[in-house]
Amino acid sequence: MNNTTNKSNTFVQLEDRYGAHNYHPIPVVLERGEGVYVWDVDGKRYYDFLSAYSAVNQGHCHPKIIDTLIRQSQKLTLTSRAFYNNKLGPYEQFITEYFGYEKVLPMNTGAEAVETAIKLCRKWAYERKGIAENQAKIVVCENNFHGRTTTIVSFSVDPDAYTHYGPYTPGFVVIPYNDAAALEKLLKEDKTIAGFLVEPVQGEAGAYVPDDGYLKKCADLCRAHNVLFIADEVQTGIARTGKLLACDYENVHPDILILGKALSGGAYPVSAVLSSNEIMEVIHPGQHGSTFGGNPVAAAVAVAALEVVRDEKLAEKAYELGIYFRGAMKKLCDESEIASFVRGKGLLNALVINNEGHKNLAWDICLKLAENGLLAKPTHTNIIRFAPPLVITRTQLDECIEIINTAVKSFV
Ligand code: IF1
Repeated sequence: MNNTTNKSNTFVQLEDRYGAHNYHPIPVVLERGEGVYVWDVDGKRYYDFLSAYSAVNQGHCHPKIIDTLIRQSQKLTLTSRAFYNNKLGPYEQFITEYFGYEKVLPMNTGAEAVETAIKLCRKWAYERKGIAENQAKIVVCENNFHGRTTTIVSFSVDPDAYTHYGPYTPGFVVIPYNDAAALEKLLKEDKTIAGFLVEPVQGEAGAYVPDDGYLKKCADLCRAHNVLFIADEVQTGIARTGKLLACDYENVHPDILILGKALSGGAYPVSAVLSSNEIMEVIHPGQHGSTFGGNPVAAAVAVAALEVVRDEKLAEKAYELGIYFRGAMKKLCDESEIASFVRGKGLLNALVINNEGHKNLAWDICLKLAENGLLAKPTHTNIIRFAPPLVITRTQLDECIEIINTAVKSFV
């Protein structure tokens, strides 16, 4: 994979010269996607095992979603919220009924939705809970990833995420992930806590699945202390972990639910914050919004993307194929010194690599995988995230398991 072709090189060099260097991509230049496949500029086909970080759960360029995108884009793309449009109301009804909430606040990116949830939680704390102005705190977890705005990186523990982006936004407390006792202790001691923001499975941390019962315990603690349980399901939601929401595994109904990524099937930036009337009604006209939030294209595309998840039973597929995939990876770990262990839920999985004596081993394995027709990328130094589109078939998954085995075993 070191010798990208001349054609690919042209595009790599353009990005290098004219684009900010805020990413270090695997050296492939893609130009087409369909279902579980993507093709590079030389026509080479790959299995996409990243799914744009779980934004393409429905598969690349799903016909129903793309058709909706095209049709709506030819009619009306953007009105701003200065006026009503005929797509937003029906979408709001659809998504609130789909997830079991009373209200939705439509935004565009995941980070915007997380910021919206933070503002909503703080405003609720002052106007409903009665916390003193500017004293509200939100609890977050170590190794969190919630986006890249200056407020969000203010509560990151990853130096790459926050270094030299200060001064940082105050009002956040970091506790260990998967430790309900730490949350309980804090809620008992500090009455200025307004909310608990958590990923049901930590994606960027490498598909870190908490103990069974963790989410339920935290939700119950929040309820007992009149603190809002805020679930960031931007990456884990929309069927990725084998249920519609990862919180569904424990029948936890977040006070505030944050969605993004696959909410549009990767066809358009769409995010959403869902909650109750009582919470959502603290925001009045002119107090929050965005130019594109709730635009007719986003609304139409999101309905289509959610209908695909429902009609193609993607959560059920992810559940079954996830068990199968982790079984195959466990077998690989038994057979290979460098594959340490696999963890994950549904089709959000990660293989932890033993990179002793070969620091960039996970990266080199990903280059080998790309050579063999499968695209994945390490998160942190030694963890390879495996997250194919949920439309993958068992036969296709078998082929990918073979590719992964061959690549990993080529390094022993
Ligand atoms: C990048 C990571 C994943 C998210 C959760 C909110 C957001 C994300 C749980 C913000 C976004 C993306 C960001 C993208 C790569 C990817 C990522 F590696 F950065 F950490 F998935 F794990 N909550 N995650 O995962 O949503 O504003 O991006 O729409 O920044 O390179 P966004």
